[in-house]
Amino acid sequence: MRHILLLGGTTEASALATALAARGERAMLSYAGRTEAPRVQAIPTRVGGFGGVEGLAAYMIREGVTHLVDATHPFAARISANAMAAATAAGVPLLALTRPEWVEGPGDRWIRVGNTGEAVARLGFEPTRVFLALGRQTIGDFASAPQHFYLLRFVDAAAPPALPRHHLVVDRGPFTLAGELALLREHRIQMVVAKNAGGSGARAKLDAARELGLPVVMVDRPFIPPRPQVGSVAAVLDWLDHGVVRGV
Ligand code: 3Y8
Ligand code: NAP
Repeated sequence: MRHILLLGGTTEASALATALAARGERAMLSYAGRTEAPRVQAIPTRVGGFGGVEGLAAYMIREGVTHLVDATHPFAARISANAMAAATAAGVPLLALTRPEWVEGPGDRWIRVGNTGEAVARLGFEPTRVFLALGRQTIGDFASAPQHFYLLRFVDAAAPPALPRHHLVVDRGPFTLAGELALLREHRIQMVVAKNAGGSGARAKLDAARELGLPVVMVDRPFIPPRPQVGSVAAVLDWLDHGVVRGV
């Protein structure tokens, strides 16, 4: 019987987990443990790092994993690199389940940057009111620009960040257009900073920014080396059943 290891942490990973459970597949969804109460899944889950490439390869051999699906977030570049190396080392076939980047559309006012460090520079010097929709891990980059007001949104309550003027919202997605419009208006936001995550779970803030005519500093995805990848749960199931990769 095959045994699928699913590296999770995205809406797509959760949808795949539900589909695998419905088929009675033997599968395990893996979380890093970044949040206090990760979503309950339809398949068993494990929480915590593996201990690098070697740890992940050893885990797959020990557990008899037959298929590795990387459905992690496009900014989770390290686990994706580790997954490729560990799959090769352990002789386990790998497939990535990804989602297309968001693209700028009519009415959008995007300022594309390569990383959060560049994003800080694009905020300008004049104090402005910024929705920093990047989560918690990269907030430190903005300590060098304390003159701005930052609206922050974390999944879990955390110690106040070293940003003198901020308001912290504790909420997890997926988010709605109505909710994002209300949030931007309530805090008189003048600019949004976002990662090009893609998918539906976090895109409402972009639609709200467009509707309000706000500029969006959009952080491009980190480079992830080429690997077999698909863009839907159905294509992952095809791969499991027929070894076919119907690319993105
Ligand atoms: C721990 C698992 C599901 C998956 C839901 C998706 C949608 C909601 C939108 C904003 C942007 C952000 C953040 C975000 C979204 C989905 C998806 C997505 C962005 C959970 C989850 C885990 C994490 C980790 C967390 C990061 C943070 C990033 C918040 C669960 C809820 C900003 C990314 O406090 C921390 O350390 C948080 C860390 C990595 C980025 C950061 O740098 O802070 N996600 N998010 C996963 C693990 O432990 O392995 O708790 O249920 C998953 C989801 N977050 O099944 O419904 O598919 O993308 N997650 C970004 O895109 O910019 C919020 O606020 O507008
Ligand atoms: P990362 O920087 O790519 O990975 C750093 C280390 O965290 C990895 O080397 C691994 O530790 C561990 N790790 C990461 N994802 C894991 C997983 N699913 N299962 C087990 N260990 C994992 O990771 P990240 O960007 O912090 O993302 C962590 C998690 O949050 C992932 O599940 C990702 O899908 C989710 N997420 C991230 C973002 C984001 O913006 N980065 C957004 C939404 C969701 P070891 O080396 O010890 O194995």
